[in-house]
Amino acid sequence: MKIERYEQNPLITPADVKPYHDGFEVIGAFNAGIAEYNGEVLMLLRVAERPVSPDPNIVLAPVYNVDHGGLDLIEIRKDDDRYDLSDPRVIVRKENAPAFEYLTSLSYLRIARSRDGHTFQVDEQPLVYPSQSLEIFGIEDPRITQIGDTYYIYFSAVSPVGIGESLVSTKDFRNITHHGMIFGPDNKDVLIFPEKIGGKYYALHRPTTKSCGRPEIWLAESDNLLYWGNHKHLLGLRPGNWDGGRIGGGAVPIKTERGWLELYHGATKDHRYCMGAVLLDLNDPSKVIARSDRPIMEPEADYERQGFFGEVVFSCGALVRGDTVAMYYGVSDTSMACAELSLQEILDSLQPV
Ligand code: MAN
Repeated sequence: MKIERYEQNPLITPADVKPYHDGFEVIGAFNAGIAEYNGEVLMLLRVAERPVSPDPNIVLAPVYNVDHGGLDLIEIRKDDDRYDLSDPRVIVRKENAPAFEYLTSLSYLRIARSRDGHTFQVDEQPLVYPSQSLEIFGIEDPRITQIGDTYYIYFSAVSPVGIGESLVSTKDFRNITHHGMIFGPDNKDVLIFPEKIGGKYYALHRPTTKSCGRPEIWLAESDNLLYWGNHKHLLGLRPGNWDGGRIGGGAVPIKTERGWLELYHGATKDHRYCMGAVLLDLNDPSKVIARSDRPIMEPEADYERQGFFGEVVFSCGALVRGDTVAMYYGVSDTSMACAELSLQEILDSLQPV
């Protein structure tokens, strides 16, 4: 498959983003939702900021405080053997493993704007910042679906009671309305289809089941985008394969003559993230027509292989013009990049299921 990575890649790195919090460093500007608004391409970045610890023996965990509207910093000593600090993203209390106790950074959503889709300027202020008790560990990995003149932005809301998917909407990328949590914990990777199908809205979602089952892609319906039901299991893991560890929706589904094309991420058990594709029936998206045997994109460039958490390509949004799919994607949980693929080539590469 022909993949044209942009020459400017990575398009945005942490060095391009000024910390919003005093005494913090930006460690990630990645996994951005994508929209077109007012003649501009917007990347709604997940910006991750980490408090700089004055003492090398202490890790600081940032937690949003709903009462005073600021951040509390929790101190964990690195030699405290109740904790496992081996994954740079999380602080795990061994007795509760693999559940984490804190995250090492706080994420929020901030816009980067571009006229040409290649060079971006980052806004000074966040667009969406934690504001509720379900968001006190941060908000992450937004996707944006435009329906009429409204942009629906949904994201993972992380807190000590779990990770769910919350929804805000905006018409102007200035004023936002918060609609609360639409998929309860644990759930990630929600993708709302851009139009009704047979009179219903549809969404993909990815529950992480505990008692049995695996992190796989589900489909749900709604009349109003707020209340979702008639859940169906849609797409499973392929053990031992590139998508054998976990899968989740990526870009907002693309309407084609052959069906709804969904670009999804698949990871191995050791967290190597690739992008693949699946084709769903135009009139009944619970029917899977075809799927990638092999990834349409895997981590190959240096910036995709190395970073805060390497070997990751993770798309939350794409723009389609004619046959060209400009797939924006986060790399190594650190930066943003973009690559162009041919829509026809992606469709032709899929294997009937
Ligand atoms: C995982 C990773 C992190 C993320 C947490 C909480 O550990 O995806 O980047 O912060 O989950 O969502």
